[in-house]
Order: sequence, then C-alpha cells, then structure tokens
Amino acid sequence: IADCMRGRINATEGRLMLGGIRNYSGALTNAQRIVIIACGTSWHAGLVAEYLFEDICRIPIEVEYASEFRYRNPVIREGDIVIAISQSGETADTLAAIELAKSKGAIVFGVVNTVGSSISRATHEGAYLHAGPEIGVASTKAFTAQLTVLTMIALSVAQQKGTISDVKFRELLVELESIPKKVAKALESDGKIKEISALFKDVHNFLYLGRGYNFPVALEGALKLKEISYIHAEGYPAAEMKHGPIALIDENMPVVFIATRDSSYDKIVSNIQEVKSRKGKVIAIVTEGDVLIPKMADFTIEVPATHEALMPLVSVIPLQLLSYHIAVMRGSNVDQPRNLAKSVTV
Ligand code: F1P
Repeated sequence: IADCMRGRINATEGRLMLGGIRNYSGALTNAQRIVIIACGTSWHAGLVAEYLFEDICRIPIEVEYASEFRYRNPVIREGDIVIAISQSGETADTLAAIELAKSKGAIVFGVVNTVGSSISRATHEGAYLHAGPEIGVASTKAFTAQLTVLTMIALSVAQQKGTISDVKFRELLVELESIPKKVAKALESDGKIKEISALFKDVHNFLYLGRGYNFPVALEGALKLKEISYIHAEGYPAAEMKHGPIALIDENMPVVFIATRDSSYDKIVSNIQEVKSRKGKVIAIVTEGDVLIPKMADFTIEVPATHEALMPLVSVIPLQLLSYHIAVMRGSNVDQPRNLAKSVTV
C-alpha cells in the first residue's frame, strides 16, 4: 500500500498526483457513468470503488463481471468511462470485455499490477498498482493495492468535480497515508487468528456477512477461503440474510461478521443477534475498543479504527489470515491452489 502511494500523495500538503490518468482526466471527471469490469478479487475491489465513487464523486457506477459483460450487448453511451481492474493484466475475460467496450466507443482506464501486460497495453490510460508480483495465485496484496489506487482515483475525480469539500479531501488523504501502519497493526492479530482457525478448520461451510463498504469485504473473505482452503463459503450483504441464508444458520455454521464501527454499526449488531439466537458461531471483525460486539460474538478480532470508506483496506487483513491458516492446517498448498491459474488466459 505504501509503495502504491509513494510519490503520488502528500497528505501534509494536500496533494494527490496520479500521472497515469493525466491525459484523459477530463473525460473521467465529466463521466456520465463509470462501468467497472473485472473478475474475482479484482471485481470485489470494483465493488468497494462503487460505494466510494457514488459517495464522493456522485457518478453512477456499474460493476460488471468481465466474464459476463464480454458476452452481452452492453449499452455504452457517449460520456461513459470503463475502468478495468486486474492483478495479472492477462485475464482473458477482462481483456475481451475491454475490447468490446472500446469497439463501442468507450474510453478505458486500467488499474493493473503487471507493467507492460496485455491489459495495460489494451487500455487508453491507467494507473499501475506497484504492488510487486503476487507470489501465490490468490490475490491478496493486489486487492489492497487496487483499493488504494481506486481510492486515489476517486479522490482526484471528486476534487476536480468539486463534489468533496477541501476538509473532507484532506481528511481522507491523511487517513489514507496512515493505512500502512494500521494494516501492520491488524497483522498483529495473526496469533489469535491462528488459534481461531484451528477450531474451524474442519467445518464444511462458512458464511461471511458485512454491510456498506464491508459487504465486498465479506465477498472477498469468502472467496479467499474457497480459493485456498476449498471450504464452501458464501459472502452476503448482512441485510440480505433474512431473505434466504438465515435458513442455513445453526450451531454448525460459523458466521464471519465484518462489523467495524461505521454508519451501519447498529444494524450489524442486530444481525449478530439474529445469528446468535439461532446458535450460529460468530467470528466478528470489530474496531479496536468495541465493547458491545465482543459480549455477543464467540470470537472477536480487532482492527484499528479508520474512515469507513478506507476500512476494507484494513478489515480484509484478518480474513486473508483466517483463510491462510485454515488452508495451511488442512494441508493445502496456499501458493498454488488446485484448479486455479495465476492468469486465467482462457
Ligand atoms: C482475477 C482472478 C483473481 C483470482 C485468481 C484468478 O485475476 O479471478 O482474482 O485470485 O488468480 O483470477 P486478475 O485479473 O486480477 O489478474
């Protein structure tokens, strides 16, 4: 995350410079609609960006699986901007979706990790992640780097559009600069997460629930567990639980709540109560110092407080560690999960 921000932001001076999106920055600022296309973890980063762009830039956003978008006949109008997100820069579905969007006249920005990759060459402009190569197949640090770059893009668009006050812009910039330290703090829970992992390594299903900015984090937590430990896991918006998944909850169902202090805190507390009253086992990711949820949950893992728009950068860390430890304890090769390729080129 720090590498991703280096040379791009100076919070003290309130400066933000993303060289990679200079030429088409006017088109981005004046976008009537932004369509984000990506696959897997990158798609989850796009969902977080949707909340942020809507919130601070007031631009309508659609987040599409590239693997579906490419086979549709999507409507692209003048003034639409497409942002393609990819760790490898080689994902065939994302590449095909970019070509389709370009053929319909869209300007396409890339948020890509691999310099000189096919996607970075196919896009009109873009910002690299500078996250360094992912050693394993499953995307981890690329996810947090994608969130960092997307946050910088949203902040810069909001500033140019005037949809964010100077005070809020600076506040978010200062907070963004503090994230690497907060991630380091979140990593200190590793020992505790390992102990929790030992208790759940043999279960067959997991549910992940979150609201608002933490909803895509719930999806990502579930995907990481599936990818590297081969345990079936579902991510849902916590508010959707009552529309179906609640039927699954009993004493054998671990439910991971991403329940940090934000504008939907009270609502997620009610969701935890609903799960506890059905004897579900609750593992809650909470903000440091929370006293209420630890009394209700079976296990709590603390993360440092931050602005809710930046929380996914921090709240995803314990979920990545949980998947990692469970996978290692189950004897899986976390770097090379079965059936998964680093770049899905077909
Ligand atoms: C997309 C992705 C990854 C996932 C795995 C398969 O890749 O779905 O999120 O972890 O590697 O591919 P990318 O387009 O972000 O490289």
